[in-house]
Parts: sequence; structure tokens; C-alpha cells
Amino acid sequence: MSSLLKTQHIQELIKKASGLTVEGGDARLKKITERFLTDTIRLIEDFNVTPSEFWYAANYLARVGQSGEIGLVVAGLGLEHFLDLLQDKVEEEAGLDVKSGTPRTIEGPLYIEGAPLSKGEARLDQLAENGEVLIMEGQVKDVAGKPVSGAIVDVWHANTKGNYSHFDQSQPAFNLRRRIETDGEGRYKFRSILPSGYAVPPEGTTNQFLKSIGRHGNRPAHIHFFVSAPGYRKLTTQINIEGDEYIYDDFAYATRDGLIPPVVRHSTAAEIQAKGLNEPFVTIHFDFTLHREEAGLPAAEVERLHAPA
Ligand code: MBD
Ligand code: FE
Repeated sequence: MSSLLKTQHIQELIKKASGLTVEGGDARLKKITERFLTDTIRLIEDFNVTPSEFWYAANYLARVGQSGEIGLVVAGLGLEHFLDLLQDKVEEEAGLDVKSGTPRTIEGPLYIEGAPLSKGEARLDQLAENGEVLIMEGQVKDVAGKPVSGAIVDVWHANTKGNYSHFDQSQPAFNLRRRIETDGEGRYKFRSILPSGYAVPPEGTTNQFLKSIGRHGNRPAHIHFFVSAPGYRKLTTQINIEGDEYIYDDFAYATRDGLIPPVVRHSTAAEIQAKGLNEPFVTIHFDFTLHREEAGLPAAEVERLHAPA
């Protein structure tokens, strides 16, 4: 089959539609638009996409936007994970020993800015829920093992139904979301409940697509973190709760080696008493290792629109 794409008329159409034949505007955006149109037209020709299919796809993208699920679709396509791997590569090529720090993994679409800030420790759960009590603690360190005091551990996770406060109206504001400043030894500690895994809204636009390609929209139980400190590169990461059936079947592909710490169960009366609790609990110990900020490295901060608190 001959290709319309290769004809002079279509080549000129793409150049004009990309702004390449006029003055003004952003030169890089023009080149990216040209590539986008070229690749889209190639795809339409190669797959014999019909006009009806084209408009179905365009309407689908519009509905994703209206549904507020663009972040879910990006995560589910593996693109957010790809951006992590690319950032690792760019950092490595700029001279950073990436593997000496805690691995990054995706932020996901459910972060809310401005969680309550406390020093050293915090309690994250604000509701009486039937979740297992979780006590998580550790240190923020530099790559030489030196504690970083005054670091901010910004933590957020789902409840036992896999739902996040703010997006789930049944939870109070900032439930299971806190910022904790590390103490003089770089330590942080929090009490919370063990989260359950997340599933995309079953009737949502993301799941409509995932089902159409034979996939599910489940994530293993996980806890998100931003870890930041002056002079250090901001870390975006998560830990997974070991044993979860979706740990190696995450719809967002966020599981990475080094991010599955042991979950230790404590159920003897002595252990329970020593913590001042009245029920069995689990502990997770996890240290975060930050890279020092250095000239010549790509920006560590990812600019991304967040839902307003
Ligand atoms: C989540 O909780 C999440 O972390 C990601 C990446 C996508 C959807 C929900
Ligand atoms: Fe999440």
C-alpha cells in the first residue's frame, strides 16, 4: 500500500500544522508537534484506523480528562515508571551513583500538599478502623550513612479499603497523610494502620481501557513518601507491603528491588504492653538514603499539578 504520509502534500500539511512555516512560537514545541502528527498519521495508516475509530479515541481522551483520571492512565500505561527509569539513566550519565541511594518510584496521582507537620513522630490514622496497627520507623541518611536531621518525610497511604483521604469523602481531611521532620539523629517514626491495595474505580475511564486490553487495575498495598532536606536531592518513593498478591503484578509497575521491607508481626503480651497498645501490631523498619545535590544534575523536583487541599 502506498503511503499518503510520504506525499509532498501531507508533508507540507504537517509542517504547516506544526507552525514550522510561520514565525514566532516555541521552536521545540513545533518540532514535537511535527513528530506527534507524523507518528499519529503513520499509526492511522499502518492500522487502517477508520474515522469512527479515530473519533472514538479522541472522545475517550476527552472523557479521561473530564473524569480526572489522566494520572491513572499515565501510571497504568507504565509511562510514569518509564519516566523513573529514564531519570535514573540521566542521573547516572551525569555522574551520580544512583544505586547508592534509595530507589525512586512513581508519585502516583493521589498526593495532597500541606499535610500536618510534626517533629520526630506522628500518628497518621484519625479514624477507628479495623486495620492492623502499624509502627514504621527509620532514619534518613546520606550515601555515606550520615544521619540527616531536619529532613521532611512526607508520607501518604490508603486505608483498609484502598482509598485515599481527600479523594474519598468518608475520610477526614489529611487522614493517613503527614509530614514528619527527622530528629537530631535523622530519625522519623509514625503510627498508622496497614493499608490495603488500591484498585482503579471499576466504572472509570481507566478501567474501561484496561479491561479492553485484558488488564486489571490493581496495585499492591503500599506507602508513599517524599523525602527532602536542604542540600539533598528530593526522593519520591514507595514501599510495598510484603506478601501482597499484586507485588509483582502492579498495574502501575512501581515495585522495585529494595522497596519491600520486612513486616514484623508482634503479638506477645510483653511486646504489646511495651508499646502501650492493647492489640497485636506490625513494625516496619526502613531507612531512606538521599543523594547530595550537585551542580550538573537534572532537577530532582518534578513539577506536577496536585489537587488543591
Ligand atoms: C495509587 O495509589 C497509586 O499509588 C498510583 C500510582 C496509581 C493509582 C493509585
Ligand atoms: Fe498510592
